[in-house]
Amino acid sequence: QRRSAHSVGIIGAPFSYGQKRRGVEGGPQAIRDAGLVERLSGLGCKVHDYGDLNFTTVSNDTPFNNIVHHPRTVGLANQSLTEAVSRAVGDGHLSVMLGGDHSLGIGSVHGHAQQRPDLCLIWVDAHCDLNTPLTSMSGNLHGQPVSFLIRELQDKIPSLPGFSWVTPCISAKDLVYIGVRDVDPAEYYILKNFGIRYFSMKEVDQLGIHKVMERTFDHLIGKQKRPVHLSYDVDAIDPSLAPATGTPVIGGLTYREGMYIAEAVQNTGLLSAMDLVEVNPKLATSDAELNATVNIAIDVISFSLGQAREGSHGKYDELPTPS
Ligand code: B3U
Ligand code: MN
Ligand code: MN
Repeated sequence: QRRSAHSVGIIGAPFSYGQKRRGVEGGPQAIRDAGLVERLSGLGCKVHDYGDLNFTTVSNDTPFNNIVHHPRTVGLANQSLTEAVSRAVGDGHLSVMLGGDHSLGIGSVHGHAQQRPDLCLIWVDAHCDLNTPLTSMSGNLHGQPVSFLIRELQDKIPSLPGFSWVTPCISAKDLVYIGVRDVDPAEYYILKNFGIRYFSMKEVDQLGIHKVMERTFDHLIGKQKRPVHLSYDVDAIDPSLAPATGTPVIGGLTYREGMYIAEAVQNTGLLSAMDLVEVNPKLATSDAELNATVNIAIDVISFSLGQAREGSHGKYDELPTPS
């Protein structure tokens, strides 16, 4: 069907302190260099590029509990991202946040929720990113963002330096995971005990991606239409297709499944903000690996914003007639 073209606000978030491998801060530049703005303009989107955020590395940012790394730096970055996403959505744009690591999900969802408090969240990822600061074994905050967002979990979240501004903005029932295949014990406990809906790669195999999306929308927007936040970790896609990422896990989404998710979300007409995170150009071992990963990132965004494999209206109102 023909949809009015999106007005898109792009926010670059070159940030890597939610995990230990530098390089993921180069994601926004790599995705822009490969032609994101041109692709979206070609789809008929009106693109406003807000540029890249300028993040501050807080000095003497000692680990929380001797485990959780860079809490003040991550907290501060997400505070400024919150403002940026809130402004973009407030300006009437569909916000597209380019990461950076997935700790940025805190600020992106938080900023979106400031404008659209009734949003729901689709988290496409090999991981649940649901550890609390007290259950994290890696100490990486990119494995924890969702725990800060869920209301029901807040009495299990310690106060972290740099995080005093964070308030939870979704309920456990407002969230669906797709593509997970590497879940820590505490994360599994939370999924089960808080009744969070998830479709692991096993369910993708059992049901097929079409039914997975049907059930996702049934759960989130079956009763009432509401804005959708799509937080897409490129490591959800199989690492044979998108290798340049920090924590690859074998057995991921095929290209077609990955794009189907994006198309299905677009077809709801409810997408209001999205994230594309964890592209790490420095981890590519060749130009081919870098290009494959970056092109998939751009494809995910383009399909989320209206590119269609079946083709789309727009260019022709009628065919040229020979004179
Ligand atoms: N669950 C592990 C691994 C991980 C989470 N997110 C990523 N990796 N990208 C953790 O560190 O919490
Ligand atoms: Mn993630
Ligand atoms: Mn991940």
